[in-house]
Amino acid sequence: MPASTKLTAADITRIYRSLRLIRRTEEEVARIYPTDRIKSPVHLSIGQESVAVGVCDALTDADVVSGTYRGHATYLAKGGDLKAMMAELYGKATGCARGKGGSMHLVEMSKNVLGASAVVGTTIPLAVGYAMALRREGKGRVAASFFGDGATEEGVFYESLNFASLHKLPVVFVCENNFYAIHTPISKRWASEALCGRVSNFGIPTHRITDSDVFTIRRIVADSVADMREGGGPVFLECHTYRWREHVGPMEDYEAGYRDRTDMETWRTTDQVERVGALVDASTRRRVNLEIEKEIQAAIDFAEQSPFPGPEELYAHVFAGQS
Ligand SMILES: Cc1ncc(C[n+]2csc(CCOP(=O)(O)OP(=O)(O)O)c2C)c(N)n1
Ligand SMILES: [Mg+2]
Repeated sequence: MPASTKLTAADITRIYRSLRLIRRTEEEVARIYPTDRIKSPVHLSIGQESVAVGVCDALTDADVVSGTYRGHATYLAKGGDLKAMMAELYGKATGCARGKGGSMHLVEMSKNVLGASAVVGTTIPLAVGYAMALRREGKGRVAASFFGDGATEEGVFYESLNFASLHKLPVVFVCENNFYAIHTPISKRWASEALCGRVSNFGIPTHRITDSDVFTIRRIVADSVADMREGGGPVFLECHTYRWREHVGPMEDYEAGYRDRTDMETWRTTDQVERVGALVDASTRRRVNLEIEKEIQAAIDFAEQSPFPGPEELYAHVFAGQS
């Protein structure tokens, strides 16, 4: 995927396909979840897809991404295999982490998707370390680090910003600001909402995207990584977005009392899956939608038919170098 700023119809179709694949995959995950065939907790990013898609579409296959436990979108937007993801959710041996990690620990090194973690903030320094290795490698590759607004409260976030700026490392920091850490809103957590101001104190250029527009996100990342590939340092994006479902699990939670359905309804009016879909001509859109449904069904069948890992797997992959 070349990171050109002038988009063709094929580019827009590719971006729509990615957005729609993530949306429909997670809707199917939510549908299957109550049957207990999916063996791990799921943190859905329905409503938040445009951040992962906008960023990843501006990267090449050789660039690296580091996501979180809310990581289906990052994994799929970077080209992770859907069958291996679905099998991982089912805890099957054919999963991308051989059924040992589940939804929160997706990994696909052939697509440069680093392993994710359930511990908030921990993958930020890993991405920075990777960016350091990439700079030393000298091939112009970059790393993108995705994390939530809650993760910016961890000390390691600031240590990572400082280190990346000091050493001018090629890392795109991407804060998916959905305004909540579980059920706690930013107003009860942050003394000041000037997140970009805090980050720019480290000498890092910042961008605040308040409407989730996939093309804006893509353009900013494309411009930033072009500079990084020539030796430029980090950039920070604060992407406002909204989680439509509950923090963890398949349901909505607007009756829980910590937020209001009207907020989601406002975000729904700028839903990027629909908006970008409307830019694709109707027959192409129908074809893409059909292909996606087939792809998802094939992934579900694959997951259901795959075996669980055998007991010998318990001791495999415990230490580096084990197969
Ligand atoms: C170090 C650590 N502290 C607390 C938790 C419990 N926890 C899990 S998710 C979460 C909220 C994180 O919110 P945010 O970073 O905004 O991401 P979001 O879930 O909104 O995508 C918390 C506090 C954890 N997993 N790790
Ligand atoms: Mg959040």
